[in-house]
Amino acid sequence: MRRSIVASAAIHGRVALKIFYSAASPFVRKCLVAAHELGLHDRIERLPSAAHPITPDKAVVGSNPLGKVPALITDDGVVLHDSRVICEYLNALAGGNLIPPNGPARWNVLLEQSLADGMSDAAVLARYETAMRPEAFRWNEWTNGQLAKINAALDEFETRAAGFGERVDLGTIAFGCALAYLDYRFADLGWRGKRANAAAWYERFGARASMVATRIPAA
Ligand SMILES: N[C@@H](CCC(=O)N[C@@H](CS)C(=O)NCC(=O)O)C(=O)O
Repeated sequence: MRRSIVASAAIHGRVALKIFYSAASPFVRKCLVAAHELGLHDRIERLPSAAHPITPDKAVVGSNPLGKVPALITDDGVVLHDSRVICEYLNALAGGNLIPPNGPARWNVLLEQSLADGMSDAAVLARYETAMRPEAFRWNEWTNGQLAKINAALDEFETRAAGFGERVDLGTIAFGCALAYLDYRFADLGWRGKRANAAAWYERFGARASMVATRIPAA
């Protein structure tokens, strides 16, 4: 099915895309950064959404039964979710190289995307615990469990960041967006402490035009 969507996009030339959008979402941002790096960003219209795990946004649910953002609508009316599927689609549409086509480099990029997305998942769940769950039902140990996952992923990232160089692919994009979300929602975590490689890499990566153009507005 994906192949036919991409083929039809190629026939239409300049496709118009719509994305259910939330400025703070690291998953939405990953798609937008990828689109920017692929030169597709000016074709994507942002549809404001209020995705919420308890009171879903009906417009989002109309496109994604899970009620989560991002969800992308192509000009054929085809809906794609989640962020990994959307990024793969955008990469194919642009004929890009954000995902190596085969071999060890491909599995490495996909693994890194998975690790970074897992960090974002844990951070979003920890955020929901304090921002959405009624105080009487909060469970600190559960939140601490999510923070422990984030810290373990950051330690792995610190080792990998030493070899990132100037790589721009779905692995590094996912890391950049996850780290930006930590800065935004969990500044107290102080993730840079004892993670000099990661901090130095993020300093450079965060200055890319794609990251600057998608920066989370101050709350
Ligand atoms: N695996 C999904 C995760 C998407 C996700 O968790 N999005 C959050 C916003 S950051 C959301 O829509 N939450 C609403 C909900 O959980 O219902 C992806 O990669 O797109």
